Amino acid sequence: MGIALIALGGNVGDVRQSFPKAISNILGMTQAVLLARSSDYRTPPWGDEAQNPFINACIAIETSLDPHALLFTLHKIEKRFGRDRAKEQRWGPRTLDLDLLAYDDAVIRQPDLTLPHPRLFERAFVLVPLAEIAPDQVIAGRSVAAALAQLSTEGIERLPDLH
Ligand code: A4P
Ligand code: MG
Repeated sequence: MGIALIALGGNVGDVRQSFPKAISNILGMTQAVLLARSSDYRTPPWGDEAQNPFINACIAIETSLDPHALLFTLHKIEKRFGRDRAKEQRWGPRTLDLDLLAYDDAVIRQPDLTLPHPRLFERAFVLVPLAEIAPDQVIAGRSVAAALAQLSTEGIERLPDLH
């Protein structure tokens, strides 16, 4: 069993409705238990700024899948939610993006899977929700809260729970 931190994001369609369904899919398809789920956040677009704001959140799960099998399953779920990688640009609009941020203390440097996620510490849209559920988690020698303190969180807004 391993503990995985996963970032969810999207800015096409009703992303807030998709997240709970995506999380159910993740739990069902990865034989996982949900340990924590952040609030949803509205975040300014990063990378390509000429697009709609994103909704972002993070979860922590305990899973019996290894990191490669887990990422493979996350990609299958992205597809199920209408994501077509062939048609999109890097950092452009998307229905659902599931990034594997970290898996226990695994360090992997392969093009199809890099852990911890290589751009994790540049992205307030990842660290803000992650800091809500795991502020003291140390990733690559830095605590999530300390890494977040280095970034601007301007424009990031926590959204009230959906009922
Ligand atoms: N890959 C390698 N390691 C990993 C990992 N740890 N987790 C490979 C996930 N994927 C990993 O993935 C591209 C390739 O990275 C995959 O084939 C996978 O095997 P992708 O999800 O298509 O990524 P991408 O969009 O091309 O690039 P990247 O850097 O992952 O960007 P994002 O974050 O996915 O970019 N602004 C806000 N505010 N919020 C967002 O959520 N998202 C994006 C999308 C741009 N701007 C955003 C947001
Ligand atoms: Mg991604």
